[in-house]
Amino acid sequence: MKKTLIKNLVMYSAVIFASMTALQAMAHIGYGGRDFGSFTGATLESLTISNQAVTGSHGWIDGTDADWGDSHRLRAYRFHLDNDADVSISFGDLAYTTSTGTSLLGGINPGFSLYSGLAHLAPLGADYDSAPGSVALRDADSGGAFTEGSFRALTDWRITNDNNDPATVFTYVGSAYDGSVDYGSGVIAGGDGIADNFVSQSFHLTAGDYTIFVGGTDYSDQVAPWDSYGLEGVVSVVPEPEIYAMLLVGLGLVSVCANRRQNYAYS
Ligand SMILES: [Ca+2]
Ligand SMILES: [Ca+2]
Ligand SMILES: [Ca+2]
Repeated sequence: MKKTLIKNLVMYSAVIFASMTALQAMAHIGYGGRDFGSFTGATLESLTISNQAVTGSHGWIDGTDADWGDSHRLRAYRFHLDNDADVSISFGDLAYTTSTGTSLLGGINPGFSLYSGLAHLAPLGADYDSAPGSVALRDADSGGAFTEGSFRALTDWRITNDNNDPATVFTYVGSAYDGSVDYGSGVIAGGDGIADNFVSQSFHLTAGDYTIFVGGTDYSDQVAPWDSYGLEGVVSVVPEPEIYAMLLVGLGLVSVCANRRQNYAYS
């Protein structure tokens, strides 16, 4: 009952569209145009980011296997929570043409993983998989076994930059993906079972900074050249029940006061 109410409130809550941001060239881990911003966690809040794209349709699923994946095949998004809250994260496909005339395909089956923590931010150098420090971290964490990159879709991972600054640690919170995938080692956990180019998952989160890595789930798409696929992402935040109850009580008091003023005006 309560969950249905909250879901409906999220559905009916206002959606603010993020400003359109020019597509960036393939780069190391950064959040340009992909910052959902700061949520108070005290009111219903929702933000949509469109006009983003990922190269290739295999980035997320390639990070679920034994040799990990290349973070360049995913896109990183960030958000901040001022208070604990329930957070709903959704990604869908989006076909469009960029301002420079590049055609982005729809049709990707998106998968995403949520981590607490942020990559190194400017003025520090950007994190990337083949930085010597990142390779050393991978060798340490894999016990010397071969890895394709640093990205791990289903657990914590570490990476750094050319200055070898203390490692960025992405602490795994959870993940979800569109459809159901089995590339030979059993069905990968977290699929929504319906391959309709859309995936959504809710998480109860504590205050802090979060990174979402988003990529495709087509395990057969690992040989270049790759197409570019448009993405649309939504983060919706629902206050904790006690905070929301306080908010409703507050609104009720405002309403009572307004009614009293109105009654006095008519008496
Ligand atoms: Ca691979
Ligand atoms: Ca892999
Ligand atoms: Ca789906």
